[in-house]
Amino acid sequence: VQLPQALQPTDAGVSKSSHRTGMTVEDLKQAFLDNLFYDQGKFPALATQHDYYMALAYAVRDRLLQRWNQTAATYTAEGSRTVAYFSAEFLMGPQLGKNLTSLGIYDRVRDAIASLDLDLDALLDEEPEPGLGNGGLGRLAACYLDSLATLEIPALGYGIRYEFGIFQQDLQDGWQVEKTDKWLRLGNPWEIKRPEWGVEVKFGGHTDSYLDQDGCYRVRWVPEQTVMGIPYDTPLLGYQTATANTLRLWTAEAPESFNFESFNSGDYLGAVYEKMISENISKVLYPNDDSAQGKRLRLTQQYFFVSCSLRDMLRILIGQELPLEKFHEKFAVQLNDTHPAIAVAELMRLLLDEHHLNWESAWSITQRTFAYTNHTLLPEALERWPIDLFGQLLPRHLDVIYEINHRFIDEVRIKFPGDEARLARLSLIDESGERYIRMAHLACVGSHTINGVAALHTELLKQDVLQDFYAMYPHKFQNKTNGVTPRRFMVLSNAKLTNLITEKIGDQWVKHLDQLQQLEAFADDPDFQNTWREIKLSCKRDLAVFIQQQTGIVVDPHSMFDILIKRFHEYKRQHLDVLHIITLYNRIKANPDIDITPRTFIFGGKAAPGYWMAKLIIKLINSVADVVNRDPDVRGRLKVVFMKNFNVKLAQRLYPAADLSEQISTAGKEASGTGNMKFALNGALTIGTLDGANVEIREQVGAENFFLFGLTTEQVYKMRAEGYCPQDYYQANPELRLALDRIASGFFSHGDTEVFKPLLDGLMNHDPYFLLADYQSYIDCQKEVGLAFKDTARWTRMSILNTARTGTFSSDRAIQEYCDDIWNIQPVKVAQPDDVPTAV
Ligand code: B1H
Repeated sequence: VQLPQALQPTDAGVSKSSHRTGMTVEDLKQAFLDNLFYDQGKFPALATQHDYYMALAYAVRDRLLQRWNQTAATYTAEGSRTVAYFSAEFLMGPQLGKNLTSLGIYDRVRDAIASLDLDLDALLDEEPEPGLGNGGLGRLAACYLDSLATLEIPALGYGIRYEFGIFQQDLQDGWQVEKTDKWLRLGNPWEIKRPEWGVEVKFGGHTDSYLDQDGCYRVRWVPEQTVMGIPYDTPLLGYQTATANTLRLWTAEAPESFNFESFNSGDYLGAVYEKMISENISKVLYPNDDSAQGKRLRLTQQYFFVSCSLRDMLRILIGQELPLEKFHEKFAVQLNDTHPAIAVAELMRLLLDEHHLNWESAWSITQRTFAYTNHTLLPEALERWPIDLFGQLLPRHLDVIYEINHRFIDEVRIKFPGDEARLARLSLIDESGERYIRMAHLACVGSHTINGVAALHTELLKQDVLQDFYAMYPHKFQNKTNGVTPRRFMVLSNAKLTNLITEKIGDQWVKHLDQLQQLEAFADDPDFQNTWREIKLSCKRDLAVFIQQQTGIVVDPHSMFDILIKRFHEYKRQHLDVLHIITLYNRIKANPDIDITPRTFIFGGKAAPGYWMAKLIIKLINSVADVVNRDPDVRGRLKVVFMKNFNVKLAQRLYPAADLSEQISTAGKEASGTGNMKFALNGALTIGTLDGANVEIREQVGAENFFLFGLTTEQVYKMRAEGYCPQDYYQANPELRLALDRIASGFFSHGDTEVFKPLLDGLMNHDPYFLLADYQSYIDCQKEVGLAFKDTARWTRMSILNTARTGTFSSDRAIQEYCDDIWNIQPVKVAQPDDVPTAV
């Protein structure tokens, strides 16, 4: 459509008044005051800290909008190829600080706020965490969106706007207690609701067939329920670019607010019932990490956001007057695990039933649209849906999947004639007992590329979990080792180290993280080492203050900060760390004058509410902490701290203060890990197994700068095959025995010998994650760590080299690889507005 002259260009007629777009300290201050008055409707005497936060957020949003609209206009004018990142989770972290960094106005805003006698840090702290994810998978999606915008790649993030994100974790008597996360209670200044782009999504019912006007046999879905999907858009500005991409999250609403028939007949509750049922769809995030939840509502959520997103993309395509046949040229869709894999069937359905393409064309478009990232090797995390449940909710998709399977199985027969067992293994339908749809198989068949998230993980996919697909489609498999954004996990969270690095090597490393290599030249420079140490110490002091505020525990900033933060899962082996703590404690008790390196053990992480063993491990940590922290014999040489409610906000305080990063999963279990990268980037040394991306981190930093222990994946596989007997390790190792016996005796539980029994029985009799087998190797390695820490020059050198050599773990590198090898997409330049700050 041609716009009237008066409405061109994009920002025609928009006031460029200094308080809307200006970037001077004075402009920013004025904008803040105006927003407080006009948007919050408050004057300073009545305003809360939160009002101040909101006023500032809106002032910053005004500055984003200019870039956002400019970006949208550019993409529309150029009809740019676009990445659509489909993810059930986006763990974005707070936006205010991030946007200040991206705009390059952090220091000015601090000054503007300070000139009003307010403290920017306090305002930043007011922002609630948008916890729309569980852990690594959701945070990876957020890092990738940051890199996409920074690399100026047209991209949309598509997901669900959960009203309640990941639960808030509280502790009661050392046990995890979950509380609802009401992150939207005070409003979200970053999003804009777009009701005009709402779409209808249907569920349930049945299918029937009919002859169309041309006498063609067609299938029709007769659904029984309709809900509206309403998009909420959040701008995502790249680091010091004009590119602001969009995160588009869907909320479910009822098409009618209430049913007038019921209402009129006096059934008031019945009248709002449907509304309630519809709105439940986007109500709450399932709090599972690395395990699938086979609930009907979960499948409903997945289909809901996928259907909304694909319809939205069709709207965009048609709006740009492109034919359907160009769908895969306009869009590259990445499936973040199988949670959005139903998209394969939905796009087929849309093309076949609603746009009347034939099967071959629809399938060709579909396969050229999607690419699938696998994030896990754990069998319990592989999604499967019972056929009955699936057919009730999505009867037409079930037909489509049967047809995809039928054609796929024919393909397999041709490639592997006479191999019936292989057909059963590859089938999209698991028929070994109750019948299930295997979502990973649907994703593999419907995608042009399948990738793992670390080199080892991709190899294990090829040899193990997806070996039959690898035999079928070797050309589809790629590795894309994960990455993390240095903007949030360095520039924003570790200003001190950022400034030091910039002083030494300039500021280009923030966008070209490989340049950190230039720090190697200073690894042995005594002055540089001193400054490096002082900065680490200063970060540790900041954290020590925070720990005392939060927990009341006093920790010594000179002790080694030994940190384990991640979701709680047996394979991640937080309890192996506990066995080390108990071992050190036992040594002190046996010999109070023993020379040991003082350590502060810091834990953080949530357990899935239904995962009892994980919750018991949290209780164990808190129980051990209670005893160790109070025992006078310890003389403060060991402190154990559990920081509750680990989230992105807290993570940003922890990485900069870490000396030691614990990455101790059983080899072959952690797909990649991304916390491991954030630690190393911030100069922490890793103690870890050869698992996930640890392998590549060790290759990069050098074996001499990494503390390696434990069984390899092959050894684990072999032991499992040959029969592993954890009791043998218990019997043969006095220190291990003492540690386990101490727990069993009730020493850490006020004499209660029952509470930890399930944990101990599990370890002694099954130990599926090989803690006992890896115990001695871990203890020996920790001894090395303790000695190395005492040699400050050596430790500092190792720390510098860890930072210098981990540039490759930038999400920019990862996204560039996705762009080149999977998406085939180029950057699009968006013009900078003329008020870009000059000094950054
Ligand atoms: C990862 C998940 C996951 N892998 C199911 N799988 C979920 C599975 O809600 N669910 O049903 C949620 C999350 N998360 C993690 O992905 C891996 O464990 C990490 O090793 C990896 O670093 C991360 C990002 O690739």
